[in-house]
Amino acid sequence: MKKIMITGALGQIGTELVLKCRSLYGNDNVLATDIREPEPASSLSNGPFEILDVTDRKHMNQLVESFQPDTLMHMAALLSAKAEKNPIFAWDLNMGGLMNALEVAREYDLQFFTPSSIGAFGPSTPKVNTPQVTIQRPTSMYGVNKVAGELLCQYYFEKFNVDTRSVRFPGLISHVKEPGGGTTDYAVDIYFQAVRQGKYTSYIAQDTYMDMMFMDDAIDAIIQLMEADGVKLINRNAYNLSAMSIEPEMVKASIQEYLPDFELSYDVDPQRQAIADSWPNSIDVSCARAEWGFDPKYDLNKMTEVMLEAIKQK
Ligand code: AKB
Repeated sequence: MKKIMITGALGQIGTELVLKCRSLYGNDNVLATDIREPEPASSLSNGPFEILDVTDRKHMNQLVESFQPDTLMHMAALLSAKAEKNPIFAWDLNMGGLMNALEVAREYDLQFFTPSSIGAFGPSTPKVNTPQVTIQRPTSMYGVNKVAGELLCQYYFEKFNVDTRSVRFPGLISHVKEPGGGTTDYAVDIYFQAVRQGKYTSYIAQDTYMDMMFMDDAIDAIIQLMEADGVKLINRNAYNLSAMSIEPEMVKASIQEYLPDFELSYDVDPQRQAIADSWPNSIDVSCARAEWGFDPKYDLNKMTEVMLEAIKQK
């Protein structure tokens, strides 16, 4: 039985990860932590919760001492667009939080997960079918954090034998929790606005391809990777993951299958567009498939159907 502590539990991934882990390992075996309190009627109230600022190492230690987890999933981080607006704060939070989490994992011998991102690639990376091992010279602060984070995790594995595992997530699409501060967020907003307003203005330009994945597949991938046989994990920090390479017009066409009057217009945000342009169009996920059986279930149309239905129900 796993006992898991999760940081950033109120974030886009954290919210659904906590619920999935609780359903698999028992509510009391998953400690959710975040820098702020959950809403009073939050879905996370079915298990333990503690306030934690991940830059506070002493408090992180205290929580591990008292909860005694065997696994730490470190999700707290600033996303790409927000990080670009406040790069020094992003460095302090993303790298300071990660160092604290890795040190705690080393000290208490915890299995460790933290997500990397397609943001770890840059303009000099091959853009199509980006290989698992390739040039990583990102031009955003978020990307710099992600590359440094991948290297740090690998260092802790090789030097201190910490069982670190990670994936390079693409844009993640969910109807449960809206993201905040990412470059790929348009692909979530478009569904909410399609249902609420019947139209959407995209800050990402037409023909900008980026990798995406439905949240259910992302959560399943984390669980599958953490339960995989460590001996087989050659590229453990971090695996390329994706389920689709899409651009705004493709999402529009998919939404129009269900909402024929849906309209899409553009008002491009230069800062987020520049980040998107520096990322791959599509990445190669063959190592994740071969080494631990990554197998996403949702393509664009299946995801659109579920997204629109779930948002209508809200
Ligand atoms: C972002 O857009 O910053 C994230 C990511 C791809 O890491 N969704």
